[in-house]
Amino acid sequence: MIVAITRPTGSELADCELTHIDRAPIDVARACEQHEAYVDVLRSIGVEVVELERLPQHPDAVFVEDTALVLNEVAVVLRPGAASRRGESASVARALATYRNVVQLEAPATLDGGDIIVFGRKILVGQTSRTNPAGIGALANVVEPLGYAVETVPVHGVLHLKSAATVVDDATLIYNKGQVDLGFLGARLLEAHPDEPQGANVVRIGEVLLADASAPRTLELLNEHTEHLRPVHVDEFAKAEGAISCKCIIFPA
Ligand code: CIR
Repeated sequence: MIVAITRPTGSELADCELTHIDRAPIDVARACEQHEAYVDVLRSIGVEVVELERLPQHPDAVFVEDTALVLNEVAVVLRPGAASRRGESASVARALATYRNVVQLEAPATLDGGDIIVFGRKILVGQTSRTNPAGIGALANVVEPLGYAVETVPVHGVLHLKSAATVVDDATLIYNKGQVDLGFLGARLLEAHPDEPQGANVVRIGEVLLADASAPRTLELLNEHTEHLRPVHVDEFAKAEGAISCKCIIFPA
């Protein structure tokens, strides 16, 4: 069984953190509809959705991805780089304890889940304003004894590594040229359409690929690589600098 941890949002989303984009009005009702539709898509493909309680005092709490990394062997509860987000992790840790041994990163480590790509036994960690060397070192201390290799990756002009690249299948990633250089991986690399940088953020769930409905040319490209493409709408969350992957923590139970 595949589990997805998600969290609903509300009017607090208007006070989200922003780093690389200007504040634009968020239609909160539409954001909530998009969230419900997202959860419906997850359920429709057989995912067991665990919806956490809303945290009205934490504007970015809907972006649960940033609070934890779940591997088959362990769940690592992260310490987000934005101080306003640190109160989000406790409820995620409680939920994860049902499924995994939980290890917690401690200060001075900072590390956002949006900066982590797991690609086979490689764990790529983006060097961004949210993730510091102590965070990368602390993660390595947990995962390298389990047989993972941590590699740091420079990221340019976007919030997180996963704003710039995500995994499509065991051999393939999709990425935005200019934001990240993944040539060292030796993997197959698909380039999101240059006018659709949001298209580089997808969520792979088994054979299914959730992809951004607002990136039609990138969807066409992805369509050549999977028969199971599910476009989802997250444009209200894009105004909060979030994307598809940010809204869930996915793992096999
Ligand atoms: C933040 O700045 O933390 C939120 N407004 C957006 C977080 C997006 N999360 C992600 O890309 N994993």
